[in-house]
Amino acid sequence: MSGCPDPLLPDPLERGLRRHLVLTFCIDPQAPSRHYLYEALARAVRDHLAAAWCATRCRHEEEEPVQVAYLSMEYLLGRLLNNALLNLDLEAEARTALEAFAARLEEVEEEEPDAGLGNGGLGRLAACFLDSCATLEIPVIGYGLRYQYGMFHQAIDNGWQVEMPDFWLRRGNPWEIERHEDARRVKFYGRSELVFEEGGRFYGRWVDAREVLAVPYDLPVPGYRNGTVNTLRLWKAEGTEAFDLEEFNAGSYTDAVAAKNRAEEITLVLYPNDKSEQGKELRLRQQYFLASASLQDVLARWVRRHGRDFAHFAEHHVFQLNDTHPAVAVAELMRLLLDEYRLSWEEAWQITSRTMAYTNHTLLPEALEVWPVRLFRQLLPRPLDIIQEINARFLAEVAARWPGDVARQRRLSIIGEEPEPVVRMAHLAVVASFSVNGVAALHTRLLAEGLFRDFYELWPWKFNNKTNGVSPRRWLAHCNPRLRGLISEAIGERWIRDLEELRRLAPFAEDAAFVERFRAVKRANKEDLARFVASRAGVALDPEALCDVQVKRIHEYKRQLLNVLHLIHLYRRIVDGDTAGLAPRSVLFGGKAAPGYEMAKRIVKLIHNVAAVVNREPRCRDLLRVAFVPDYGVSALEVICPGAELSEQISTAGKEASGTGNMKLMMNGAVTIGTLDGANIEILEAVGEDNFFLFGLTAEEVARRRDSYDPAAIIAADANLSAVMALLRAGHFNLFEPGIFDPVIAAIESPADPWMVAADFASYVAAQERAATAWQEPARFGRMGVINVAAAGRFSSDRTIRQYRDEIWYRDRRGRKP
Ligand code: 26Q
Repeated sequence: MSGCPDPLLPDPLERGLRRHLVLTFCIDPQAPSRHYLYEALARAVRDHLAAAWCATRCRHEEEEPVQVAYLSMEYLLGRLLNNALLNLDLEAEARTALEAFAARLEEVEEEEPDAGLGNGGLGRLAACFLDSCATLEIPVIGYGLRYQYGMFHQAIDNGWQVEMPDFWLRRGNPWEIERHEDARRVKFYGRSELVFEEGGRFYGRWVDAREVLAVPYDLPVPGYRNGTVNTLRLWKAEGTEAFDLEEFNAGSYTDAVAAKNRAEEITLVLYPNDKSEQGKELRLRQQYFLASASLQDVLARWVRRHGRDFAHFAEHHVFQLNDTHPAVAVAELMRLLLDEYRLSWEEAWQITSRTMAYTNHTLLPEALEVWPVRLFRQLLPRPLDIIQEINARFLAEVAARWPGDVARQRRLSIIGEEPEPVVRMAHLAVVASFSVNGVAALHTRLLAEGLFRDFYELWPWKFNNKTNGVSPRRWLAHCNPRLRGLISEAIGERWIRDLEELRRLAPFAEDAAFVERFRAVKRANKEDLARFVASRAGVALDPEALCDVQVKRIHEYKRQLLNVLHLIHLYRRIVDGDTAGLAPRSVLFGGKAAPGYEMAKRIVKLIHNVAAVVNREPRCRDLLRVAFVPDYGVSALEVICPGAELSEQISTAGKEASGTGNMKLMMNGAVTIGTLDGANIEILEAVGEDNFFLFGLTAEEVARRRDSYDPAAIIAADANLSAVMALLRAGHFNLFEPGIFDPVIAAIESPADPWMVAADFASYVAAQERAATAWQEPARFGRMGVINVAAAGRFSSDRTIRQYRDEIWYRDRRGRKP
């Protein structure tokens, strides 16, 4: 017998839409604007979610399963309406409801701003994971921050990136529900004291702290047609009356109100992934705010049901850390258990080290997060004490295992000393976690052999791989209705829930009629994409041409530069009349550069300048077009994926942890041109060498070549590359902007170039020629596309999440060594 209340039945969508127009917005239903149609439709759809949302929460409370809290500073959700309509099977009904207003669903959906609360892959992965958890009915609650400003909007001025604020909440957010009753208090600053009790026990106390209120806003996360709606809980910072009035007693009332306002800056803006932002105090405040509010929330819910008995807490809870960004949660869970709930150190550590699990997303040593101890002491004095105690006990363990090996202790220590004392967040996360995972097979292997080598030697059983995946709902069923229809006609609809079903498409790759229909779908999608690029970038792509795309954050390791060098090579060939075997191409770029990343911004400028020269050149007209889509994000990719034919995944081997765009493009039938990096390796394995354009050095070769790398010699020995460099040096793409690309040229020519652009150029050009040749045989290239779709089954985030569930969250965590 369930104690959950009976749900109220929502109005049919059309009636709900009218009701919200009239009763929520007081709008004349004769001629509502598209925006009000969106607002009213979103609320009508939310009404349909409500009953299942309440029921899911009630079920989770009754059943007491393992509760997973996914802690992430980023959730790149994109739009929510389209996803809710698909998952609730309300698409057709919504279309009909809108017909009464002579509006198309797609136009109404356009009114919703993207929820861009993330930088790139890591944030989008969190969003795909939430979708999969709800679809698989796993009780996961996502915790994050409700930034008022998400990822900046990118405008382009004369080829240069300009950042504009993303005030996505300007018109409110129909999906969120504020839960003031669950607000938590988070401490900052002040001092840490020890309080001694009778009998020699003592505990820590954090005094003279300033407090900030954390107010949760809940967003619904509907599963695919299963009646489950999980929750994403985002925290907003607010001032607390108490602290302002006390603190500013001497001052004036208006000062107190102003101070209350300042507290809100914690959740004002998402930090871009930017070197210049490293070590910023406000970012650490954000991290601690997320960790503290979320842990308090989970513990309070436990105490409500079980009182202060934590004996079984660890069996029922896991905290999955999305990179080190929320890793201060380790210290905060210890603090709450020690200071607030008065557990002993051993009890608190047992719980912490059996509930924390850490996912790493990078191999770049310079991207590893460290915080000056000085800053920590000032902002978070009590958590710092706890980190130092964790470290002391940990180093004692290391010393016991390797007596006298001081160098090893120094390497493993949570506190680093160079050049000033810092807290190494990755070490804190590894020491406290029962599971440490990488996000692709190669990445995990390189973690164990490199970055975390000493830890791997100490605790090999903690390490495991969870190759990333993407949601087949958003990244195929929703974004590519034409392909979805074709697939479902061939093999039914079960693939939407069980992507391995796509395997059954493989025989259709040999069916000429099916391949022809696949090509027609691609062709229609390319026309949509061309319209999109024309309106966003002002460049007319040719839907007849090969659609070649590289969309992702702009970063040197991702090597957009290599792509540009190839473009210049094609341009030179065309101008020289050397066009034999060339395939007509439309090359599409998209991506944001971190605001403080000079070189990345220069690469954006270079792409624009090369595009301008190419697109202006009459001889290129039928052979080459280049476009840069400004403000690339989730919604843009939803249009790009369906039309893409060649997927550029060309990072320097060993640098891209996994990549997920590679999976989205493959799933939509694009063929990859790529290096043996991240999940590309697993894509290659799935499709076979005939259906992938492989090139470049391996990770091991990159490492071995490092010392003897001589780009000048490579350029001199390669006539193609020499010609490309000559054009660049001659200022061919910056005739009236002298010198602006000198830093780019210098980077390519430097023996210290970490990304080894020149080393892979020749092999990249050869792979591009193979791609062009294959594309010019339409039946063959169509077959390759179908094979890519058929092999995409293992890249569903449902598969990834099942592995997290079985191998991390629900694995036996009772013993230290499994
Ligand atoms: C750090 C310091 C200060 C401000 C911001 C940051 C910051 C923010 C975001 C650092 C890193 C990120 C995001 C990293 C990221 O997206 N990594 C990608 O994660 C994907 C999912 O696992 C992988 O597929 C990609 O390979 C990886 O690059």
